[in-house]
Amino acid sequence: MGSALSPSETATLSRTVDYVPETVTRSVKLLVAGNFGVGKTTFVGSVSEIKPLRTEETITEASVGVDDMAGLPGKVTTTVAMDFGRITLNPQLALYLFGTPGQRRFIPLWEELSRGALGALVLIDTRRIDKADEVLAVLEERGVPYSVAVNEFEGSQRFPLTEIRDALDLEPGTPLTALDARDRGTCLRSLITLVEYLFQRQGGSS
Ligand SMILES: Nc1nc2c(ncn2[C@@H]2O[C@H](COP(=O)(O)OP(=O)(O)O)[C@@H](O)[C@H]2O)c(=O)[nH]1
Ligand SMILES: [Mg+2]
Repeated sequence: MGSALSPSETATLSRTVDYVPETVTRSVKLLVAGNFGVGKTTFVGSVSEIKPLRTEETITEASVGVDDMAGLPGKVTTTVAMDFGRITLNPQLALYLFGTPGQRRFIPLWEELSRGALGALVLIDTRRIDKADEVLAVLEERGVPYSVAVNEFEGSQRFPLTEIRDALDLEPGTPLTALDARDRGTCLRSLITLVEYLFQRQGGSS
């Protein structure tokens, strides 16, 4: 069949097949949680080193009235199962990110996904802050520690983080950061804050 690859094809392949670096000694499973349209898929896409696995479907007429489209006129796809991505935060530490759908009907699925997760980053949108309660409640019930990050959509009103903390009734130690889900730098800072918080809680280090 003449299947041997030419050197240039091999080089291309080794760039596209993306292995975990050999230096990695620890991997951590994290959830990226939050309600519908808050930016989870965008976030995982911004930080992942591998092409994120996405299961997006165009929102059809059928989901109108099922998914809460209020305030989201531009949203045309929805994650039907999950997003998956990987990031090597330092040479020893790989993070596996599972973006979990926020719609109420998917809660059984993300309860499954929360098994083995060290913690969660909960994205919130201040235009629909009340929707975050359900997500935080399920994480608390399942004992999954979390930090919260405000996805600052342009044009949405900005609130001081202390006000958001009060509105969400967060524990004093729960980290609260702000990010733009399209901007890798701000996403990374929020992830690092979460990981530091989780390792601190474990009383260990990376
Ligand atoms: N302006 C702006 N748009 C964003 C941001 N994050 C996500 N979006 C858009 O908001 C919509 C919902 O984001 P998506 O990642 O699909 O949300 P998900 O339902 O939580 O996965 C999409 O059209 C994104 O392109 C952001 O930080 N700023
Ligand atoms: Mg999504």
